[in-house]
Amino acid sequence: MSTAVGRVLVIIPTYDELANLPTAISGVRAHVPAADVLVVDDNSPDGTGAAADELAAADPHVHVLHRPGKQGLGAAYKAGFGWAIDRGYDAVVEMDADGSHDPAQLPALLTALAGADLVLGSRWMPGGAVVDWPGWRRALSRGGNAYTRLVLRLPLRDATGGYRAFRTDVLRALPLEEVSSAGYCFQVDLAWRTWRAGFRVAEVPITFRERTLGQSKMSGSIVGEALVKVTLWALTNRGARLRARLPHRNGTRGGS
Ligand SMILES: Nc1nc2c(ncn2[C@@H]2O[C@H](COP(=O)(O)OP(=O)(O)OP(=O)(O)O)[C@@H](O)[C@H]2O)c(=O)[nH]1
Ligand SMILES: [Mg+2]
Repeated sequence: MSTAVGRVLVIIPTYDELANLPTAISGVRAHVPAADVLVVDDNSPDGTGAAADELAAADPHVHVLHRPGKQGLGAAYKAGFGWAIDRGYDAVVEMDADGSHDPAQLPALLTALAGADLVLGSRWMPGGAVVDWPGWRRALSRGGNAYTRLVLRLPLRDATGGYRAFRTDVLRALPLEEVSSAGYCFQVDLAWRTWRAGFRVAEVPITFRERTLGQSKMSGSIVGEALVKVTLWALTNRGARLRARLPHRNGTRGGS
């Protein structure tokens, strides 16, 4: 079975999401029955991996990739992307297990992917929303996105969000082995690389809900990683742009 964008794999990274995973998977299966699901579990102490195996045994559309220990969201997604590429999927979706990303909005992401190479689910555009976040989380997300847009000159409204769909051609083209970012920064890193490589990036509004079960893995170090790396990328990129504008000292540019 395939969708309008071909064979789709929804990748759900998990670390201690026992209470949330069954709902996330049943939501995906209900809203896009043609899509397959890959749970990438980092040996969750709460037994999420074993629960995922049971769900996979009951449904041939559900698969599980077990990893030996917690290595961060970025590493889990890179492993999932490799799995999808090896099996010839045409598109992959990134989706959190924690209930923040509504599977009912998956069809909208996939519809937009018919005319794009990467579709970002955006909280910060008309029609987008965040439910149950305190003011400081909204300010952090809005501020982080405004900073990213300004210093990287990346014309996207929600580059840090984690509900998005890629054509696998993009993932084949990007040097994924060079992407070392772990948290929110991983999302910015991939969006920026995709945009700079000239692929079409679209955004569709989503409603993001704060999780009601389990613990967030967001931390000060994840925010710090994003701030430091985005600033370094901006400085390096600015340096490269300035160098490109300088006349060549050896006279090779502009004739002799
Ligand atoms: N495999 C794997 N999954 C992870 C890891 N860290 C987080 N996840 C999963 O990634 C998804 C997002 O993690 P959250 O803890 O919700 O972090 P977040 O969404 O960035 O932060 P919040 O906005 O507070 O929810 C969830 O499905 C987590 O279980 C990890 O190290 N390995
Ligand atoms: Mg979350």
